[in-house]
Amino acid sequence: MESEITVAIVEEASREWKEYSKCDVVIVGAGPSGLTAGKYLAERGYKTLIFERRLSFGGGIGGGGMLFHKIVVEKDVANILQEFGITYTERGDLLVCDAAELMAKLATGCIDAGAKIIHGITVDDVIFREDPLRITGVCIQWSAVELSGLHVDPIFVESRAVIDATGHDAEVISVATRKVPIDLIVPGERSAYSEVAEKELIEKTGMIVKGLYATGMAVAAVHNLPRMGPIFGGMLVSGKKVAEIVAQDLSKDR
Ligand code: 48F
Repeated sequence: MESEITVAIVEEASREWKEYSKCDVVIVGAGPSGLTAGKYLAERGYKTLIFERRLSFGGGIGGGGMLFHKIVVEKDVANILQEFGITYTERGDLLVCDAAELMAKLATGCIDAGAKIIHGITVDDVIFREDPLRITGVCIQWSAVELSGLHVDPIFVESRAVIDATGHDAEVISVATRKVPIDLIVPGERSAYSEVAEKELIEKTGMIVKGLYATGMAVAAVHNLPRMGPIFGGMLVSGKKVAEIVAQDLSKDR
């Protein structure tokens, strides 16, 4: 019995690793923006793989607002909440959601649409090609290996698009700006100014360089936008918008 357990796990996992070693889209980070992007890309039929460093979903959602278990979104984001089946209560121009429900249903919506999420993996670099310059995938490592400090080489996943949904540090774009000839620095975000932050973050969501896209707080880090605290409408709209942009770009390349 025990050996069958082992073989079942190893063979099924290996089968999927092989299947996903080349995919349409790699999303880095299973926070609100990454999960939203995952649903709308998978729904369009793109083979979508999400790598998440931690063993959980939701990124910054779980902490709510200073550990109070609620977050808010703007009223005009109700349609996205409804598409995921997320419940809310109305308070003026704001909708209030339960943090646990938001995390669970964003993840469920993303998986049910057909996206694959793999936990415990850290993306530590990108793959690039020149003439013309483009990002063609990611280098991945077990998060446990990163934490151990052992010198272990990563393996690779090739993809037609990579979306940085890593949050405040824009980790993938940051490493790309250091190691790939991209004319960009990542200045980081500014102090809180919620309305401006939400609006500009959505406007600036999109391509960084061919094959590499930013969504969520990674956009704020790249474009030096203000932070907005526990209001998450911008994350959801940004995730949906990046999915639309990537889908449009990939459909041109088919
Ligand atoms: O931080 P996170 O929730 O990013 P987001 O989607 O949303 C930001 C909000 O949570 C909040 C906010 C909104 O008002 O200000 O902070 O932009 O989720 C990012 C996820 O990416 C994972 C990380 O563990 C988290 O779950 N992550 C970060 N770097 C890597 C990574 C990496 N290099 N490889 C894999 N996963």
